[in-house]
Amino acid sequence: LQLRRCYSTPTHAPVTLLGKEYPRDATTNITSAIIDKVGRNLYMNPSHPLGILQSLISSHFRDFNSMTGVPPVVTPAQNFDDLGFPADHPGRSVTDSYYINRDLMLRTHTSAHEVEVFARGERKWLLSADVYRRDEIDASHYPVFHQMEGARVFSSDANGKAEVQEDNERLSQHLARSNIIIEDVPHISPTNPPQDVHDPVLAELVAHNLKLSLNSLMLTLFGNRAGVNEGEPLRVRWIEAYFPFTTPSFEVEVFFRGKWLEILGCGVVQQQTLDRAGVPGSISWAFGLGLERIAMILFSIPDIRLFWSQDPRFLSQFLAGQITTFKPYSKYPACYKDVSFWLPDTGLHDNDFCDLVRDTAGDLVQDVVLVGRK
Ligand code: FA5
Ligand code: MG
Repeated sequence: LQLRRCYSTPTHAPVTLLGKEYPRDATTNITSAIIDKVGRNLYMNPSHPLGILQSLISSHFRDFNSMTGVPPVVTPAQNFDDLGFPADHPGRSVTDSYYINRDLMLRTHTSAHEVEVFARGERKWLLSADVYRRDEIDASHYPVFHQMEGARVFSSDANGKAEVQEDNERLSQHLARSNIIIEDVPHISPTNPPQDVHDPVLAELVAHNLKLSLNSLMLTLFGNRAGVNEGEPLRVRWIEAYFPFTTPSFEVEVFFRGKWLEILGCGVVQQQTLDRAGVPGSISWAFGLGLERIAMILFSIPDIRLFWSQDPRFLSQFLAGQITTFKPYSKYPACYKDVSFWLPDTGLHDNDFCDLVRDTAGDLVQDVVLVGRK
């Protein structure tokens, strides 16, 4: 029945998103459940865990321009082609991405905005947004989640080199004084090479600046946090990675409660992205991190679906600017039952009734109250 409903959706009705109408075509695969999520902007609520985290990261990168509220409708060119994704990349398929029609889709990552932000001349920026991927639904996957993109541009001349060196010195000193263990990989290597157009010394310095900047962020987020890893050194692991739009590329994992957790992808931006944006004579690093992954750790939120909850028992637990530990509650809303009955002549103690309730309904019943006796 559900499948029939799904396939019998009228194909002529336009898709309405954020008050705008878009024509459908054979590519359209966006569902009403997804449409309902567009515009919720959870990460812009300062007392929602995603909003608290978004602000925390923005204040860490205090001189970066932090952007929000960019609508999720992009062209496949913005999401894929401009970033050098090959024509046959699986992410492009209708089984992996949500298409409004053949010309427009919901972004699958915040990297979709790199070219336009670089083109505006931004040199130190963050962009937080909702992203959409067709995926399984379980405790750690959801078809809508949130990413934050960050980038820093340096000029590729002697001034740029001096700026990177100075910043690397400052960050290295800060990290040397901190309780952090870093498992590193080389900044550049034969399997994770610099770009031909870059001076390899500068590329290596920029990759190093990227790592230092993110290690420092990891320390702000996870270092010596009560209830998370108090007193323990923070363990961060760098891994060589591949993205079509960066080289060298890395992933960062953090050791938390006995497990390594992938937090972000990053790298030195492919020069074609900066060329396309019309920013000559520059070199940049960029990262993209998953806000839910980090928030689940920091707030001890066990299920990614909870972020979408409108239940006051969830929302009332969080306060702007504060990392607090989530206290689980029942999945079901409270339901009150009034029961009246005749007492037998032999008498029935209140506790006999409570035992009967526990025996029958188990822990589903939270409270039994005697209202009156006549
Ligand atoms: C990207 O999306 C790249 N755009 C990241 C990037 C940006 C690389 C800039 C280089 C330069 P990836 O698909 O690995 O990469 O996602 C990045 C992060 O988003 C992951 O590390 C993870 O924290 C989070 N993430 C990915 N998929 C999910 C998901 N289904 N649910 C929750 N979080 C996810
Ligand atoms: Mg990944």
